[in-house]
Amino acid sequence: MTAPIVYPLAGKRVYVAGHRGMVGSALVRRLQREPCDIVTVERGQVDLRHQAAVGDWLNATRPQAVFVAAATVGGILANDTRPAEFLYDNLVIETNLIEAARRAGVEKLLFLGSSCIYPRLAPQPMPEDALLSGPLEPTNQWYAIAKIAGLKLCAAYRAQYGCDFISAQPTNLYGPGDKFDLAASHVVPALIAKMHHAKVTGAPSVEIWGTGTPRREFLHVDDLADALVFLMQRYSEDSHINVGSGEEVSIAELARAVGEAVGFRGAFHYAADKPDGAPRKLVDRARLEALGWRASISLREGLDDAYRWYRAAADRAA
Ligand code: GFB
Repeated sequence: MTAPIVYPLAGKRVYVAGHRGMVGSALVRRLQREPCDIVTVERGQVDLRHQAAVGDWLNATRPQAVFVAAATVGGILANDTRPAEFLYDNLVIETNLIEAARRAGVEKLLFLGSSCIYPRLAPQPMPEDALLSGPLEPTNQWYAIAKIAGLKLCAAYRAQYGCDFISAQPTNLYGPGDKFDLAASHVVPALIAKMHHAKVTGAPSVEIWGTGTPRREFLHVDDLADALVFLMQRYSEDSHINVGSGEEVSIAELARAVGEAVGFRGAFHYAADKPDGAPRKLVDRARLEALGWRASISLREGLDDAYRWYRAAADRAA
């Protein structure tokens, strides 16, 4: 059974913060199928790290619903080597948007977190109440602390001001609009870019960071956007809620799947000097599935789609 719509988006002005990013652009694509009015603003016009600019923009625009998809994001190496940016940018962006949304009388806000909020050795699959039950994974603790603060802000604003602010915690994401720069990217775009490069140059092998044994759950960003629109309309609880696909693979298995999608038939060389990160990250989807939502894009289909997008973007750049 599907949970009823408690907050219809029909006729609403909906602000997507972070619309140039992978998640924000997927949200805009998904919202174009709803009878709502989508508003966005460019970074050059409003820097979300500047409190007054954010307040002025929201007061002038008066959206009724807000998706907070704006964030400084990156893969394991970017997180580990740029801790100040990951902590500061994310804290200040979410704080500015959430406080300005309250002041501007926003009716509903959805804040986007990450499965790295859970302890490094959380029980698997990770239920929502595993939050703050143990130490964080060191490679992404800075980002995790900022995301924990964001979800707690939503709960605090609900408790003190009665704001209908919710938060969703997605598992590892990939898809169109991803970052393919190897110093900043997550594993899926990194492997697509490396294997494509090896295929066209005839290189015999590609480097895979770490041991290949960590396990990750991957969700296509279009599935995530669909889940976020679903939650915006049908979820209004105090607790954050997980969004996952249930498709969990080891990094070695992922490398083979990306190899098939790209058509790379060479060898993999594992670089043990690079971090593995958390041994496993699979979110518990029971709460979301009880509301009636499930992912629909398989990892194999999703990788084909991501690779098509990567080639089209490379053609456009050339
Ligand atoms: O996707 P990823 O960077 O992030 O790495 P996390 C996942 C796994 O893939 C790690 C391995 O074990 C990496 O060592 N890996 C193998 C690679 N080859 C590569 C490569 O070429 N590039 C990358 N990036 N990884 C992130 C957090 O952790 O999880 C983010 O850092 C966010 O902040 C995200 O929370 C959900 O899954 O380890």
